[in-house]
Formats: sequence, C-alpha cells, structure tokens
Amino acid sequence: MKNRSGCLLLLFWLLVIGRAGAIPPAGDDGYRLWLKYDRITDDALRQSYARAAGFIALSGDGPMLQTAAGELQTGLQGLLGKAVPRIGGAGNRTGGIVLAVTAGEPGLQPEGYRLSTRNGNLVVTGKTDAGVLYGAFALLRRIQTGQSLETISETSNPKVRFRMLNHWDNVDGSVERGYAGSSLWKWYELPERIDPRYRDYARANASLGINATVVNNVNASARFMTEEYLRKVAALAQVFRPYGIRVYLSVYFAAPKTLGGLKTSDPLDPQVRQWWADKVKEIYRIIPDFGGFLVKANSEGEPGPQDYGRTHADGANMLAEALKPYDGVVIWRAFVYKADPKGDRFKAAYDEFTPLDGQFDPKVIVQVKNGPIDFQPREPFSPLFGNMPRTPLGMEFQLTQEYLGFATHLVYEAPIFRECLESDTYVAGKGSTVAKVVDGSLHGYAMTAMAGVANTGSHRNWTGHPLAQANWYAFGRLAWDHTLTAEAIAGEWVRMTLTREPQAVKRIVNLLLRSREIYVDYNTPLGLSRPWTGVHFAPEPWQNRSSRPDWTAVYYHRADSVGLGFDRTATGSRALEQYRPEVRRTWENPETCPLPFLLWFHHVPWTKQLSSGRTLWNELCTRFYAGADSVRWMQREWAQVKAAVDPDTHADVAGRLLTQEREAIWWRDAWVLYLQTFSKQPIPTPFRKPERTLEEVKRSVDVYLLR
Ligand code: GCV
Repeated sequence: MKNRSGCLLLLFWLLVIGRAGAIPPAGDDGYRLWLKYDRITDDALRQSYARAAGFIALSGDGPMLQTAAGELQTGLQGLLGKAVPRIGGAGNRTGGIVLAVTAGEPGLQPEGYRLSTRNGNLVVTGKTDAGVLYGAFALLRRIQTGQSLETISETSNPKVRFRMLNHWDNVDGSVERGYAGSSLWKWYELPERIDPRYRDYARANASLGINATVVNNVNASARFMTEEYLRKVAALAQVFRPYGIRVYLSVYFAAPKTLGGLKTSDPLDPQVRQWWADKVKEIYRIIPDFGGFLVKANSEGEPGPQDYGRTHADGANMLAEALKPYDGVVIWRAFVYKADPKGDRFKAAYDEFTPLDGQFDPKVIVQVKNGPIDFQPREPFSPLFGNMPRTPLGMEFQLTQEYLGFATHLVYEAPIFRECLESDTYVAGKGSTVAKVVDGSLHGYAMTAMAGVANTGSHRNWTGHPLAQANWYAFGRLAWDHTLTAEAIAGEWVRMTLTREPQAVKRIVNLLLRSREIYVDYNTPLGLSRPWTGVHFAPEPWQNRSSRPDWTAVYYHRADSVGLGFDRTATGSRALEQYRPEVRRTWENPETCPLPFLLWFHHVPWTKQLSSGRTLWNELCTRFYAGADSVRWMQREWAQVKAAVDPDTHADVAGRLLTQEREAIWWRDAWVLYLQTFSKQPIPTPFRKPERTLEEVKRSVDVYLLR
C-alpha cells in the first residue's frame, strides 16, 4: 500500500510538476529589442489598426523600399495577428498603407518622411527610399505605442546628417570598454558566413534612423586596411545597405609604414599621400558606398601627424584629399591630451584644436566628446563646442557604460545627452546651444554628425543589462531629433520593449529618469571626477601612482587637508577661460556655481557652507548615502512592476539591482572613508559609519583588480 501510494505520487509528479517544469515559462530573452511586435491584446485597438492597414501598396523596387514594405509586413503581422498583403499600386482601394517616393515633396529633406492620410489611405511619403523606410518605422512606432492613426499628420526630418555608431571592436573579437560579451562581428567567419544577427542589428538601427556605423575600434589595427579585411567589411556593408546604413572604418595612421612598407607615414610625404589615394581606390572598388574614415591620432599612444611635426589638420586633410573622388568623409577625433604634470587635461583639446579652426578640408568633421575630459557621469560641455565656427564639429557620446557601472548599474543616459545638447555656449549670444552647433544651424555647417560609442555585444539581449537597450534607443532617437525629451523617449522605449500597462510605464519611466542622478550621487557627487587609469569600475580615489599624472585619481579630485576639487578659475588652471563670459560667470563664483559642477571648478574647503545649507563634507556624505540608499528605492519600484513585465526580464533586472546596491555601497564606503582622512570630520547623523575600514575597502579593490 505504502509502495503503491509512493508510485502514484511519483506518477503525479512526472505528469504534472515534471511536465510543467519541462515547459519553460514564457520568457523573453531581449533579442528582439524594441521591435517586438507582440500581438496587441486590446481587441478594439487592434481592430482599428487592422482597418487602417489592410494592405501595403508600393510602386518601385529599390532595395530600401522593399525593406520598408517588408518591415511593415513583419511588424503588422505580429501586432495585428494577421498577414497584410503587399500590392503594386493602391488604385481606388482604401484602408491601406501607401508607400510613396515623391522627389518634389515640399518640406522634406532627403531622408525625411511624412505620415498623412489621403483618399482613405495612410500615406508614408519620402523624397527618397530611405525617407520612406524611416517613415515606415515611425508608423510602426505609433502603432506599438498605441497612438491613433485617424488624424495622422507628421513631418520629420533628421537634424543631423551622419547618425552613427562607433564600435570599439577589435580584430580578435574583443570590444574595448564593451560589457555585453564579445564583438558582434565574427571576423574569422566573414565574408563567407553571414550571421543572421547582422541583419537584426541593421533593422534596429534603421528603426531609429541611424545611417552609419564604424565597425572597428578607434585604437585601430592596420589589418582593417588589408584586402582580406576589406572583403569582410564589404560583406557587412552588403547586409546593412538595404537598411540605409553605410560602413566606415577607423584608421591606423601609421598604416603606410607598418602595412605599406614605406619609410614614413608623414602626411605631407608624396609617397604617403599616394599610398592613401591607392588604398581609398581599393576600398571603393570593394565597398562602393564606403562612408569614410574615423581617426584617433596622437592620443593615448596612437600614431598621428604630430609624430612628423605636422598638425591634426595636415593629417585630416591628407585623408580628405584621398577621398576627394568619392563622397566619403573624414571624421577626426578631438580626444587628445598630453602627459603634462603642470597642465590641466581639461584644456588640452581646446588648446590643440582651436588654433586649427578654418584649416580643415570641407570633407572633414572634427568629432568632440561631450565633455572636456572623458565620458564621466557628469561633465560640463566641452568648450570646443562653439569655438571652432569654421569647422564642422560632430558630437561623440558614449553608450557603453565605461564610467557608468558597466552592465550591472542602471543608468539611463538620455538625460546626460540632453544636458549637454541643451547647454548654452553663448558663442553667438543667448540660445547658442551645443545642439545648434552640432546640427549645423548656428554656423551653417551642412556636414553634421552625432556618434554614439556602441554598447552592443554578443550577449543574447545585445546590451547585457536589459534596460541598457534604452541607451542605444535614446541615442538613435536624439541623433534624429535632439529636441525629443528624455521622458518622451523613455516612454516610447518602455511601451515598445517592456509593457504597455499605464501604471507600470509610469513607474519604469520615472525609474529611468532618476537613475543617472542616483548613480552620480554615490559615484561622483558635486562635480567629482574619476578618470583614473585601469578598468574604470572599482573605486580607487587613493590611486596616486601611474606612468603619467593625469592617469591618477588624485590628479582629478585634489583632496587635501583644506578641501576638495580642482580649481579651474583664475587662481587655478584657468580652464574656465575657454568658455564665453556668460558661461564662465555661472561657474566661476563658488557661491553661485551650481552644486553639480562645484568640484569641477573649485577647490572647496571642507567646512564651507553650501547653498544647500550643509557644509561641503556633510553635503558629500548626504549624497553618497542618499545615492546608495536610492538603489533600494529602485529595487522597490522594480518589484512593483513585476506583474506587467516579462518574468525573465524582470528577474534579470532585479538581480542586477541587487548587485548595483552592493557596488553602490562599495563606492560610498571607498569615497567616504578615503575623504575622511583629509576632512577629519565625523560622518554626520543620521548616517551610519561604514561597516568596513578604509584598509578593508582598499584590499577589496586590490583583489578586484587582480588579474
Ligand atoms: C578607445 C578613454 C577610454 C579608452 C578609449 C579612449 C578614446 O580613454 O578609456 O578605452 O579608447 O577613451 O576615446 O579614445
């Protein structure tokens, strides 16, 4: 009897529990990004869309037009749960979507689109096939986010011409500062095997309007200039082409010497110039729509024209000359700084580049990082913006979270991008925002660019942290239209990617919007900075030894017995002089300098009373503690949306938020205990002393940094 009931129990377990266990719960691996196209569950809404999208009519057979129609079919099939046929012309039919390329359409730029209703149909108009493609994705976005199609009337033109991702991907498959696995590009398989993922990458980018990709690291290998690698790159270009994406390459400036066997790579040497002219010819033979070159030169050990006593303009112009017969461009980075113990790295790019204004070939864009030092959690805008009126300046943002907690910290970056773009340079009076410099409207540049250092990798969900997809998304949307708000973009992304349940959308958007300030609070409050050498993850504010002073932590925060922060006023490095008086005035007085930038520009005594009413020391402690505590708030908020979000995604983010809490406390403890050795002040109430000693934190960082 006992045995029999045991057998029955086993049978029951096998049939019921075992079976249930064998069937995985509905799980989303994040691969589909914001292009999920899950069936709309609201019947009335779905039917209203179905009535408006009965067919897709297109005349023309260009590859991008075909892509547009195909994407609409795929999207609508998923969203409406039924196939939508593609037909040649609409004729007298109504209730469908018409894709129309109309060269003379007023108000549209070449890649712009218009969504309208005409003769009972939804019409997606572009001047070019690319415009229609972007319009098709915009229409899908409207449906994905639950907007009405009844009174649709939208005209949209990209504000910037080159909307590009910069991949810091290496020949060996690694990604510099990549935290989502290895490179997407499988160089050893290319050009023969085409990973299906390449197409999905192109789809995601095209859905945002990204039209350019630099596939290799700016710390470039000359191998990318060999025929072998150009053929691999050509295979990628072929996949990307129907999505309107052109391929660019980072250049190793010394390639004429190392690859070409020349005695020099001097940009004024005739043989070197010929080498590049021949190389460019070869590239265009293999990749006819090649976009151009991205160059990091004379920076962090990379070779460049200064190795031969030439200027950045000499180097850039040589490449521009080689590209002259083609429509490719040169994107020359302004990220340069020398190991000058007396200097201020803040000033380096401005000092080197502004004297060259007006000397660059019209095919050159100078690409500037948003801040003067690197991609830290908060930097003032680079003073180069606005100060090179005769040179097109492109923006370089970083999507990969080099200084933002890699893939375990939630930091929504749109507020960082917006903060910089909205900054007023005052170069041509009030309202001369960085955005107007970058979109060319301030100085009349037609060559405009916005680049994002990609956060993609081989991780199944592309970005490691599921919510970091929002940073890729936000970059693309802002590169198209920098006037979109961080909140609006977050709302779109959440609805397309995570949930459409209104309360959950509200909570997640709020979580995203607050995430950057929370991170800043426990990581670098009040304008602290931390670009010390190494992995850029572990806290090591005590780090004071390196091959060069500007690769130590103490160089940046300058903590001493008096106070904290880098004096960049007239009594210090004078970096503030690189800004217009109106900007300078906001920052140069420590009494009125906004707290987020205080320690960027001032060495402030520990006991100084700040505008918050607290002393510097107390304010710092308040921020470090509040920031770390807020991660628990993030966890609670995330727990509240559990029912509305896919279970796998929810669990993944919940786990990462636990790690984030632990690491936020690590950061807090490291800073507080280390700075306390200078401030000699107690940790103010109500905060509790860290549970570990400074020596223990240091030891934990040493262990973290062990190879
Ligand atoms: C690609 C920072 C990063 C480097 C990066 C460099 C750059 O210094 O730490 O990894 O190199 O910026 O932007 O060139």
